[in-house]
Amino acid sequence: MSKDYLVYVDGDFVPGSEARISVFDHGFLYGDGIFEGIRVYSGCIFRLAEHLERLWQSAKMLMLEMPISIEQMERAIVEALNRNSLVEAYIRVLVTRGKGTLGIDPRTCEKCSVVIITQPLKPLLGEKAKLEGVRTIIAWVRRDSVDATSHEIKSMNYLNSILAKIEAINAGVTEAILLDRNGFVSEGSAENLFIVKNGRISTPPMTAGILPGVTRQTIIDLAGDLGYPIVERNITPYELFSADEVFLTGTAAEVVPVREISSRPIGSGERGPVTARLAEEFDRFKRDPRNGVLITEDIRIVAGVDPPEENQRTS
Ligand code: PXG
Repeated sequence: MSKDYLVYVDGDFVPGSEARISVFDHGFLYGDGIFEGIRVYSGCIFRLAEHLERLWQSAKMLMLEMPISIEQMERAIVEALNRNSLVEAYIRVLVTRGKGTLGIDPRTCEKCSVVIITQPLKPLLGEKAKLEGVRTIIAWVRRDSVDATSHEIKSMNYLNSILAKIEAINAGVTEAILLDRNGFVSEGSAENLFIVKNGRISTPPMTAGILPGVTRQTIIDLAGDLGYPIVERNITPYELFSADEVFLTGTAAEVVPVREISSRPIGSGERGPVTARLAEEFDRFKRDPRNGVLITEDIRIVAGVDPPEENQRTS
């Protein structure tokens, strides 16, 4: 049996097996809530500030009143990791609308609930996938548009992605790629997407209903630093099939090559050179303590760095 890690629920730390949220919570009743998936590498919470910024933006869109401040959230996350002695981990932060009545009116919910789950990481698509690539399909279901339950909001409503994932599973492949309502490429069920053609990198824009991925932004920045031309623009399915390389990015997936889309091999069918270079650079970047928040003073000393001012814990 796996270890019963402590989970933070509204200020208390309880064993995961005993952590409880009410069945009257609108997060459960209606998917009325938001979340973040964050990773910890060598005791450093990768891009924590960016994840919390996105969480607060999601809350603003849904008019959820955050019951704790960003600083309190940061301290609770660090404490959860320390209590569970985790230095390589996956963090799931959830904020639900809270307990209310049967009926969608959010005014019946008194107070938002906050849950923080921390666990050792199991790679989302597998370690092998990062080297050999994954087989995918283009799903029949379209990404929700920006004026609907857009994935710009990282909400608890993941049915759009789940329908696509079910389709991928039934087709015997690992992942589904969704198109937007105009037929342009959007993203994977839980990853952003990039294509490479003749050394030029492109990725769908926010208008394609994508989640503004933290890994996506990191890859855009790294590609720029490495001197690759990179643009955010609409991509057609034809461009996807005829790309030299296609890869997916996400917190849990990291950088994963796509070797097949709807039965068509992509490029050579193996991880391409640009994908390999970016994956290598990402692996270096994610372990650099300057790119996150260190969880203990000890680790800060071991790492021999002074993190930038804004990343220091206020304890
Ligand atoms: N698009 C969607 C729709 C996502 O849900 C990403 C892109 C990648 O974003 P980041 O910020 O992680 O680079 C996501 C990621 C997981 C997990 O376990 C991640 C997501 C959803 C469910 C599980 O990593 N979102």
